[in-house]
Amino acid sequence: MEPLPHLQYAVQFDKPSYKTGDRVVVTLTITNTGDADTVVHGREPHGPDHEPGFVYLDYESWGDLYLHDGDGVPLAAGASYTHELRGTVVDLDAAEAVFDVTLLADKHHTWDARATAPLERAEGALAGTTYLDRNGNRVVDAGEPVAGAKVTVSHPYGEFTRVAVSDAQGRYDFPGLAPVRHFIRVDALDGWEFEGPGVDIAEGETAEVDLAGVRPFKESLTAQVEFTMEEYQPGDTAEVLVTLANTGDVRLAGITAHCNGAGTDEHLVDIQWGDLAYGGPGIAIQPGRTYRARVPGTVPEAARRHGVATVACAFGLESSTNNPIARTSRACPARRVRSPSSRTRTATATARSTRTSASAGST
Ligand SMILES: [Ca+2]
Repeated sequence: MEPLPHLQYAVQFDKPSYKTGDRVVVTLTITNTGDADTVVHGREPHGPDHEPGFVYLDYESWGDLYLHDGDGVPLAAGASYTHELRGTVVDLDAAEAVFDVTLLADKHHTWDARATAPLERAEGALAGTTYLDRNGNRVVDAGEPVAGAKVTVSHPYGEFTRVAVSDAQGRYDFPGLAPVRHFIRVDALDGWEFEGPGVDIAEGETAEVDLAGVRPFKESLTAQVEFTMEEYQPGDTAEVLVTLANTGDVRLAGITAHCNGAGTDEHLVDIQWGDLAYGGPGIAIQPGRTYRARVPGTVPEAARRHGVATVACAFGLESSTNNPIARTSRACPARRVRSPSSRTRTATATARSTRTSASAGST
């Protein structure tokens, strides 16, 4: 008979029991008890909806073992391999945390590796006020709470979302959330747009988060980006001058940079945005004031192929598609070839692209 690999597994949880929202660390020992060498892979069970108590594994913890983009782990006949997988259990109602993965030998013999541990319910809550921040101070003032705002919370485990609508006092309420990080989204209301922060839900506590509606930033924020040199080469550090002006009569807050929405490969990379960094608190600009910054970025290799390096960024709320957009470009010509016996340039590499524009378009 043809020799075949055969996998056996053992699962060791890092704790005897878990609570909703806990991190779960599993030590998985795989032994090839067959008589043929093999390469082992693993993956989650198929489908977006997993069974109650499912432990959602961190992508990073799969490493080489992962079927979809890992090289697999060679396992000789009789040999063992130990791998640590880390994840989160988010179920509020299940009685057990369920570790469940599919193991594969040579990518086609499969085994279901499953183990359970006791799970205890733990929950927190989220509540707050939706308001139209008419004076831009990010505080709920008299007359600012707004009813009828549709608030959606989600977390990254499975397909979880829940919706609440704010009441006459602008209050919204989400009882019974798993104690994990959630994301908040509020639909635009009468042309006002809302910040969509992330919030950590803690066991036994109600996170109080007021959600500010603001006018679309392109109504009162102008944005300009400029290069400081006439041309660049791939690998150069290019400095970009950023000028943001508040032309309105309300303070603008939470401004961050969101670049290369078109996904072009001649766009600067590794831009050091500092206070404007995506995901950070952003900057605020008072009415009538201008903010200026110099930010360095790297000219990508592809810029030479396109003959140009670009920057194209929207500035404003992360959650908005109504931010002002600024773009500019500079030539990134093929390297000049100089004749050693002549001062004459042999390449016509002096073409310049100095387009700079600031527009209030939408992405
Ligand atoms: Ca206010």
